[in-house]
Parts: sequence; C-alpha cells; structure tokens
Amino acid sequence: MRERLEALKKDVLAELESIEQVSQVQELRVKFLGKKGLLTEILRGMGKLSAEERPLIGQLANEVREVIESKLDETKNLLDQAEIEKKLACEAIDVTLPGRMFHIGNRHPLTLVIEQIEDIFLGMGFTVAEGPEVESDYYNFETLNLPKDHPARDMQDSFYITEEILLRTHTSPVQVRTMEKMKGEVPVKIICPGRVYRRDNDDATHSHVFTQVEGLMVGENVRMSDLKGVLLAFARQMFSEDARIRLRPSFFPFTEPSAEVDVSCMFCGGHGCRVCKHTGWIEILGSGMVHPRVLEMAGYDPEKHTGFAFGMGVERIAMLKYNIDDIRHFYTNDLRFLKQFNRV
Ligand code: 2NL
Repeated sequence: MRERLEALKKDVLAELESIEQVSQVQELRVKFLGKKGLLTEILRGMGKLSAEERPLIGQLANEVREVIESKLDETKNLLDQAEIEKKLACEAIDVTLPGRMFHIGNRHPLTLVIEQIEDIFLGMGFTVAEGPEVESDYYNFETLNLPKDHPARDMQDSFYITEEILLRTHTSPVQVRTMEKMKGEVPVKIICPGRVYRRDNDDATHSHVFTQVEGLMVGENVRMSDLKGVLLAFARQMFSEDARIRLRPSFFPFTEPSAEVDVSCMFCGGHGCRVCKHTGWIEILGSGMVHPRVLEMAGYDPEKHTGFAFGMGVERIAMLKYNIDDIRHFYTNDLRFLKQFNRV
C-alpha cells in the first residue's frame, strides 16, 4: 500500500509536467483526489491493514494528498499567471506608434476674406450687421430709390419668389433695416456681409450667388473725404501698405454722387501689367454719398445728416488677393483648391 501511495504521488507529478491548460488541472484533481479517484480507491484497502499499520498508512495517505493538492494548486497558479502574461503581452499598446491621422479641414477662402474685411472695419469702429436673404421688394428696391421701372427690378434679373418677395440682390436692405431701427440716431457705422443673388449665367467672373460686403456711415458732416479715408485705410490693410486708391465718377440710384473705386494694381504696384491691362489700376468697389431720398425713407433728415456707402464683391477681392482665376472655384468644393487655404 505504501508503494502504491508513493507511485500515485509520482504519477501525479509526472502528469502535471505535461499539462498545458488550467482546465486539465481540474481533470487531474478529479482523477486522483475525486470521490471515485485513485487515492480513494487505494484507501478503500485500509480496512485490511493491521492496527499498527493503519495510522502510519493513514498519515502517509494524508501527506500524499497534501503534496498532490499543493502541486495541483501550484501548477494552476503558474498556468493562470502564464495566461495573464500572454494576454497582457498581446494587448500591449505601443505608445510610440504614430496616431491615426484625421483631416480637420480649414476655413473656406471666402470666410477668411469676409473675416479679414470685418476685422479691418471693426478696427475703424464699424459693427457687423446681418439680415434676411429672402427679402421684400420694398426693402430690396423701393427704399433704395430704385423706381418700379428701373432695369435692376426686372423680373428677369432677380430670383422672385412672389411678386413682392425675392432673394436679395444686395445687402443694402440690411443697412436700411438698421437705419430704421436706429430711428434717426447717429452715428451709424455698419458693414453688412452676406450672400446675394442675381439671375446671371455663371462663368469665370460671374456667379448667380455671390458674397457682398456693404458699408454705411451716417452722421453729422459725413463727407466724401471720409469715404475716401476709410476706403484708403481698407485698401492698405487688405492689399498692401503702399496701396493707393482713386475715385471715378459713376452712377447708382441709391447714392449721389457716386464713385467707382480703383486700387493701385497689387500685381505690378501700379506700373502696368496684364492684370491691370496696363492702366496700373484695378476696380474693387462701388460707393457714394447716400441719396437724400434713401436717408429720408429710412427715417433720417438729409438736412441734418449725411452718409456714405459702398459695396464690394468678396469673391472679386479674394480673387485679386489670392490670384484666383475663376469665381466657380469658390462653389465647386474641389479639395485641391480649398486645401490651399489651410494656413492662411
Ligand atoms: C457695387 C456697388 C454699392 C451701395 C452699394 C448703399 C446702401 C445704402 C444706401 C446707399 Cl443703404 N448705398 N450701398 C452704395 C454704392 C455702391 O455697391 O458694385 N457692389 C458690388
């Protein structure tokens, strides 16, 4: 019996050597120590032993059981530990790997130019005003001294929604609405950026939707020279420190007198090149002194207050500033175009 117990111990140790999985430890526990296990089977023969031998064999059997149990536990712990280490090894994160790159995009070139224009005028004490893109015929035309038979009011030239409602053709109605709200108070110093719509066939220089920034200053003794000074400061910050401007007589129904404003060519410095058609000048905006009838309709007394106003196409400004040759680039969302403005 002693030999059988010793042999049993050896068998367990031998079998433990070759196991690989934690589950096999439990199988061995059942096989050797279970109710129908090998140790139990050996101990069934205890009854046949003499009274002297019985306690000795009993003690040995307990020792063998303890050794087997501790060996099984030890093996189980080793296998558990190995499993954890394997898992940790394959789940390890290499913090030195470069991250997954994702595209964060950039602001649209028109947004950049609008923001720059806003900054320049904010610096001169103007504030930014906004208003509806769907406008009434009254605010879009009537209050701006555009008579009913004026060609600009032709159904063919604007996107009419009803007889009375249309997509605004300029941001002037925002300025009229602002003057109305001010109820004759001065000064009014605002710029109005926004989208405007005109029925036009799109080509390299025309778009049926484009972006306009208009400016308006109303106060006591506001003169043409104020307009000139403000626009010169604008041209110098927008294009170049030594830009010059010139005013040419023009006509708008809502201003009198009216002037077209040219800036010295930013490509040749005014010496003459292909871009300025060898004139040294490039037209950038339209302007004038607010027509007395427009002031009156908006609630101002033209005997007490005067004002200047101007309007520019943002696409045109952006095209000159960034040397862009086709206005359609702003609306076709070609990433090769848009991505070029990611560090402006
Ligand atoms: C252009 C010319 C201009 C104005 C816009 C204006 C607004 C009010 C009163 C008087 Cl409320 N005038 N705006 C004046 C002159 C020219 O725009 O070529 N825009 C693209």
